[in-house]
Amino acid sequence: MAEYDTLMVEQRGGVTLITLNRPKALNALNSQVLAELLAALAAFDADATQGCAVLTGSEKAFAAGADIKEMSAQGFAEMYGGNFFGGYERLTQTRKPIIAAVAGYALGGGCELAMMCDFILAADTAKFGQPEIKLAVTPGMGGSQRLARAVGKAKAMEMCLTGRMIDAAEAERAGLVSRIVPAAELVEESVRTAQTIADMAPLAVLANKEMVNAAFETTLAQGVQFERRLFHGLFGTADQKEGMAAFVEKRPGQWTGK
Ligand code: CO8
Repeated sequence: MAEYDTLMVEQRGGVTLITLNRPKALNALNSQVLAELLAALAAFDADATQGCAVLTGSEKAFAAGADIKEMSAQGFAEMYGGNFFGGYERLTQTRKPIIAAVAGYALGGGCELAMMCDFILAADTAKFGQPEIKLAVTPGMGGSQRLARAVGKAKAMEMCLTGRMIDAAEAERAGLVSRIVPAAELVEESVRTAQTIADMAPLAVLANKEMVNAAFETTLAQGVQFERRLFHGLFGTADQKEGMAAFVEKRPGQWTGK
C-alpha cells in the first residue's frame, strides 16, 4: 500500500481507515494533504476488497481548517488562477461511502471536509465551526452551502457570521451528525459501522449512496424517478436474486458484486 507523509492509511477487513496526520498543525489541510487524500481515496475506490472508508483525525482535532500559514501570503492571482483547493470537490466523486469520524475540532476546512463525507459520526468531544469570518474571509470548500443544507439557514447563518462553534450535542440536534459516540470508542465504532456497510451487496451500496446524494441536486419528482430507476435496475443483478432468496431461506446473503 502507498505511503503518505500527511496521512496514515490501513485496511481493516473491508474498511479503509484514513487518519489525517499533521499533529503539530492540528491536521490543518494544505495542498499536500489534499493531493494525498485524493490519491488515497482513488486507491480505496478502485480496490474491490474495500467497501467503505473511515476518515478521521486525532483526539484533539479532526482538522482545524485549511492551513492559514500556507494561505496567508497568497494573492488573488495565485488563489483564482491556481484554483486553490478547487480539486477538493473530487473527493465527493468517490463512489463508495466515506464516514467522517470526528473528535475534537472540525473547523473551517475541517468542518467542510467532514461534510463532504457521506455522514459524520461525532465523538462527544467534537466541535464544529466555520470561523473563517474571524480571518476576514469565508468558507471556501463548500461550507456555506453544505452547512445550510445540513442544519438549515438560521444556524448556518449564525455560525458563518459569528464563527461560533457548536458542540457534538448541538450538532446532533441540528442534524449535522448522525450520532454521538464516546470519544474512546469513536474509531472502533466507526470502523464497525463501516464494516456493516462493506458487508452489504456492493452495487446496492453504490446505488443507495448515489440516490441519497441525488436528493441534494434534483427536484423531488426527478429524485423519486431516479430512485425508482435505480431500484428497478438492481433487479438485473445476481445479488438481488441472492438477497431475496437468502431472506426466504432464512440465511445470510453471499454477495458476488454482480
Ligand atoms: N492552519 C495552520 N496552523 C494551524 C491551524 C490552521 N488552520 N490551526 C491550528 N494551527 C497550528 C497553530 O498555529 C499551532 O502551531 P504552533 O504551535 O506552531 O504555533 C498549532 O496548530 C496548535 O494550535 P494552537 O496552539 O492554536 O492550539 P489551541 O489548542 O490553543 O487552539 C484552535 C486550537 C482553537 C483550533 C486554534 O488552533 C484555532 O483557532 N485554529 C484556527 C481555526 C481556524 O480559523 N480555521 C479556519 C481556517 S480558514 C479555512 O479553513 C478556510 C477553508 C477554505 C479554504 C478553501 C480555499 C479555496
